[in-house]
Amino acid sequence: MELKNLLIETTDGIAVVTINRPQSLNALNSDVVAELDSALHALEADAGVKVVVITGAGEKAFVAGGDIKEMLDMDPAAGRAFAQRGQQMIRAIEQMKKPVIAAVNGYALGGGLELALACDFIYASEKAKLGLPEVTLGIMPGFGGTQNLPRLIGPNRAKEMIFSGKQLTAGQAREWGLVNEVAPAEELMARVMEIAKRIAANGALGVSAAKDAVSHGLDMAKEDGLRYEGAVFGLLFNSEDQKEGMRAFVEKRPAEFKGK
Ligand code: CO8
Repeated sequence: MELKNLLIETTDGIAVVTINRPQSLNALNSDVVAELDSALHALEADAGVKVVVITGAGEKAFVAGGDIKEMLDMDPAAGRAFAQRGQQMIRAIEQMKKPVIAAVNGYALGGGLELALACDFIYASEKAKLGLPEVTLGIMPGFGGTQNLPRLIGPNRAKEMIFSGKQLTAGQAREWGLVNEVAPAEELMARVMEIAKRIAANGALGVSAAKDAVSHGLDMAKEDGLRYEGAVFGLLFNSEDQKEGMRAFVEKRPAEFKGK
């Protein structure tokens, strides 16, 4: 698929996907949703990519939400179809075997915050504003926000955000556990690349298995989650990376992981 609304640059195994519609504050229309879905599947299949970063073009916004101008005249069938395509793209991020980091460089509103919530964690610029303003438009979150936000920050804080549509500053978002780290705007990408490089240097199979255990474990009773963790842990002893990582420790040298 031709990517008209995304820029993708891969360096040292880290792919940075930039949503590039700054004239509309990177709002998610049908084309952006389809391109993201297609690009993420391609990055998942690309053995050279170990970590994916999603960010927005321009100074102002990560993503200011679903495209309100496109949604304005939708009927229920079109609204449902738009939500389904959006949820499919969101699930594609959540189900990626590779870590995905959201670099929230400005407004992350509505579908934009829901996109960031689907990532494994969020780093934000000091200028970022995060919120779910859908009720101010007479709708409600439809890209997983009612499910992912309460799981992350608890139901009471999530309901306050969703019912009021209020925007959190980056500092408040960090205090509430929505954002892992806040950086000055000009340092955001450097900080994101620093943590992405640390992740990319580790055994990719171990990172991927850990992501799988955390994500699936959240939907399981703890006993089942622990059983699942044990099974996934055991499988890693079938990998070259496990032998290499442990041998390197014993031989007091850096490990050279191959992701096998
Ligand atoms: N959709 C379409 N265009 C947008 C959007 C958007 N979400 N946000 C901004 N734009 C456009 C503006 O219309 C404007 O374009 P133009 O110059 O042609 O009028 C341009 O971007 C710049 O925006 P502003 O002039 O408004 O910039 P300000 O700095 O004054 O304000 C704000 C910035 C506060 C971010 C403001 O633009 C705003 O409030 N935007 C809308 C935020 C919002 O409500 N987002 C939620 C949308 S609904 C949603 O995300 C639901 C998704 C899930 C649904 C799934 C099921 C369908």
